[in-house]
Amino acid sequence: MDRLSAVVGRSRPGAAVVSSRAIESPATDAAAALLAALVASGVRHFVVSPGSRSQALALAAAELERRGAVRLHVRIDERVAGFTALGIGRETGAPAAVVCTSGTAAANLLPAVLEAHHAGVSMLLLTADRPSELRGVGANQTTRQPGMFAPNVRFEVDLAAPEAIDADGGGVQSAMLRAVAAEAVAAALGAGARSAGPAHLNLPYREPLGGDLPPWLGVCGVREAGLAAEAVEPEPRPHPLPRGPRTIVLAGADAGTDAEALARAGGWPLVAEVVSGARFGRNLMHGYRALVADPALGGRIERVVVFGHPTLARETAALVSRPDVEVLAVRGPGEPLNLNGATVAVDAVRVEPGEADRRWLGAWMRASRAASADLSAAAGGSPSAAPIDRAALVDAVWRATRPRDRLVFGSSTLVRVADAVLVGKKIPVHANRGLAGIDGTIATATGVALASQTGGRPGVTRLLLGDLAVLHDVGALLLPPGEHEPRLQAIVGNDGGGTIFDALEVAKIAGPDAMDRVLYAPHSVRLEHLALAYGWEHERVATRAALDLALASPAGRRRLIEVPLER
Ligand SMILES: Cc1ncc(C[n+]2csc(CCOP(=O)(O)OP(=O)(O)O)c2C)c(N)n1
Ligand SMILES: [Mg+2]
Repeated sequence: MDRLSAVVGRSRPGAAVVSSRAIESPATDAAAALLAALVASGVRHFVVSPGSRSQALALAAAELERRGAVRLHVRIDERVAGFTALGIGRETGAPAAVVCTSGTAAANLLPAVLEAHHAGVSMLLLTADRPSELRGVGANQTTRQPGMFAPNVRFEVDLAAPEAIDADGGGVQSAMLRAVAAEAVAAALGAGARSAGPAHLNLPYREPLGGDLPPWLGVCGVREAGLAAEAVEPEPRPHPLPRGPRTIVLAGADAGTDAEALARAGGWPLVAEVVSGARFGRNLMHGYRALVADPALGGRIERVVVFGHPTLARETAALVSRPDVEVLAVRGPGEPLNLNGATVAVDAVRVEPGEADRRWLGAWMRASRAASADLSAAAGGSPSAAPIDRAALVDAVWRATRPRDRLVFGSSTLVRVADAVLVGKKIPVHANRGLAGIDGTIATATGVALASQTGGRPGVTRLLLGDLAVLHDVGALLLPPGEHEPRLQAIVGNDGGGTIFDALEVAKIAGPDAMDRVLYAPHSVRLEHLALAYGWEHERVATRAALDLALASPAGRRRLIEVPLER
């Protein structure tokens, strides 16, 4: 028992903690101190992928979950882990920490990091690494990790490999790790930057890579605390908006409810993308693309107040690119909008007192009412035994979703159809529109579902996506046994490939064979086999009645609802 050491802790005065640890490891003590500090800074979710170099972090996370301090999610594929953390960050507004080993494992986080950066979602990356003397000399599984996410992170640090055993969690190293953890969480939440985003902690460890967990884990490190950056940001000074100019409020992705409130306060038309979280209220414009393109309405706009990141309509992109239109972009998450080169970024806005321009709003309202009559006819007009088209599909999903549920849109034809046809409804929506990738969609929705249902909260998460997006993220169907089960319905519009390109310019210039091969990219995958192989329930529905029934099915399990669609 020569390796046995008795450690006397001093964490609580008068209450000496005596522990016997058969195997001591500086890596374990440092990992434990770091994770405890992250928990103290408000981190509640860890997403771990297995690996040897990262074992100390993974085992500390498992212990913290055993003690009820955090939720742990294990994912084999780091790309899936990254997007799962992104979904949790989207839903909670607090960073989830991803833990992975060195090498390509870390590189697999890049897609989620990019999306988090562009969409302004907080996230922590804990990448284990070799110590500096083993880098650049051909050591196994070793690459240049420091700086590998550099342009896209709010904070990064490459720590020194830990050297010391920490007797009581109060050592110099633990104190340093607490400071780093607090700084990383604050940065991920947006302190000192324009918005939230990813923060990267590169963590080299020497052998022994793991030992017995320190007895002080959970005694001195984990305490209830709010988010580190909560009090950091000063209240923004609202930019005054005179009533005068003919104005619309434009709500892009992740705009949130402020956009609707401003439209109401100003008496201005609200153009709200379906992924904005602001598609509701009496000022909402239906069929907005035609209205914005109409010279008598859109053509007379003098000022646009933009919330969030508009990406779904070329008409609104054209509008905010016009140099003759005053564009004010209310700072939110993500890259600042400036398509016309003269957009003014403001922290917040308020309407100056005065008379609303009733004639301006009235003209838009009349056009919107006419458009909405057409939309209801298009979406709800077919009998319940009729086959499902895209408008009917998005309508059914929208109708089935209640405020306690979550709706996640993938990037495909379907989100565009939804944007075109759906009427107002105040429900929580998510979509990865930072970079509008078709990657990581299932993992993101899984993260949203897991985060939204913690604490026994009810509701189901519905993910509406295309077949290629499913095939891109098949790895995310995998949930190791015993993992927290998301209440998740993935509703797949299966049209045999990527139909989004059929409506783009490329369809006019490409020959049919090439178009099919390199853009549509057909597949003949049997989705039910995939679903069943990964332990999902599967249902294929062909009529509106069957779809409504499937969407209303009790939400206990992961369920893939396949809706065959014409190309
Ligand atoms: C990671 C990534 N690769 C490629 C693209 C380009 N892309 C956009 S939509 C799409 C096809 C989507 O097909 P599907 O999911 O079946 O949706 P559909 O349009 O058929 O409804 C592709 C390849 C992308 N956005 N992201
Ligand atoms: Mg498709």
